[in-house]
Amino acid sequence: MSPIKQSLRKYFIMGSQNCDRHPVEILESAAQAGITAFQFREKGDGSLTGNAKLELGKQLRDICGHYDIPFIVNDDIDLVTPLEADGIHVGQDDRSVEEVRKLFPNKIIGLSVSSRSELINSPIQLVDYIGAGPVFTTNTKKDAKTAVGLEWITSLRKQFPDLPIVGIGGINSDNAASVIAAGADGVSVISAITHATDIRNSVENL
Ligand code: 3NM
Repeated sequence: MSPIKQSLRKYFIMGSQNCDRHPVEILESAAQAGITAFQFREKGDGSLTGNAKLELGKQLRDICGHYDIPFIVNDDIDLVTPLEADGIHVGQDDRSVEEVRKLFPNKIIGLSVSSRSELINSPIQLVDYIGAGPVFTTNTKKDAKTAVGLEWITSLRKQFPDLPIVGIGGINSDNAASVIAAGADGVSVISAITHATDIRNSVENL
């Protein structure tokens, strides 16, 4: 299996706005428990900005380095170089993939794709993986689109047999297996880990 596909298996996404404990503590537990990639997504109500964002990013980056886990930043290209990120994840309304690829020819680039029309307008050949969702209903992202269901994963897999695909949105220990069975290489989660009473148990069961 390709290294990217392996990294997508248990892909944890988080920013301080998602945490009711210190993010460092949460990421440390998740890394120990076996997450395979991390995305720093400091975004939305209550998120840090400026230097505080950068400083938290450095702490989280160091944890990923220690555990040899790819560190991806969400959307904010200004963080890629100072945080020595392994990659960047963009949404449909963020910077264009073409622009990001030009700036960072050798970084991992992920793109969110949640519908056929988005797919048609996406330069899939320039990305390393796609995030497909929201698979299930989620309360974590305020402006999340309507849930697309497992069918979206199935249909993407059919069209792109080799493309690294990670499911996102409302995924937890109870439904992760169904996302993989539908054809995803892995699952990305926020609240299944940040709100877990037992992070080890939650990660192990994804
Ligand atoms: N992106 P949870 S859904 C960050 O559909 C994000 O692109 C989504 O949080 C998308 O695992 C989402 O707690 C939130 O449901 C995922």
